[in-house]
Amino acid sequence: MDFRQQTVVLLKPDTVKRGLVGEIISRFEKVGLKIIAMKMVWISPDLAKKHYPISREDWIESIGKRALETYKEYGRDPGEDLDSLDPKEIGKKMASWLVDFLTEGPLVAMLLEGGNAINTVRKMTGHTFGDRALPGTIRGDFSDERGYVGFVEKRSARNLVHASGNVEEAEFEKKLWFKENEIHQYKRVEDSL
Ligand code: IDP
Ligand code: MG
Repeated sequence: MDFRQQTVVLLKPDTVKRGLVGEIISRFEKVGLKIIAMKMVWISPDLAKKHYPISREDWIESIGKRALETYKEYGRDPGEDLDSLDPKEIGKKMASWLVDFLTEGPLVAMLLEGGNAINTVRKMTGHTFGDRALPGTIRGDFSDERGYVGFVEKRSARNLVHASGNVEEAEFEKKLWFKENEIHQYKRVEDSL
């Protein structure tokens, strides 16, 4: 079913530093997504910690588990790069790297609206790691970063964009990032057809 949705997109600090802001926004505009809010902000660690629910132990453990799976997929021994193989310990480290990443420079936060917007944006964004993301996706076209490289260099995977993963995430992130008076309703040309 096709229904209108709103979704939060962050052009992370690596996008800004690489001069890809215009290129990426342009892709969303051309596909028909309506920009209903947009701002450049250099956020505090506090906001970054709210964006990624790092106080939730189940979430910490799940990203740690996923990291171990990533190592399996790449056929690389996690013991080479990680001090501990406990998913919770790994997750804690990843969480602190995520906060460092989101606060290392200004980012651009957008609220996009359109039919099935959440899925459309996830499709356009591609797999978490650049080398696994298909050509034609943002991460696939502008990054070839491998999933474990972040662990070698003690940082998050630099993957250019964040996009809300589902309706609940989108609702939560919309409230976290935007005040009501920063969100604009207007007609794009195709709205009046
Ligand atoms: P997503 O951004 O594709 O939705 P999530 O699982 O929500 O991926 O992870 C949030 C962010 O954490 C990713 O965008 C990436 O920056 C970082 N990240 C996730 N998994 C790994 C990993 O295994 N290694 C390094 N960084 C990771
Ligand atoms: Mg996610």
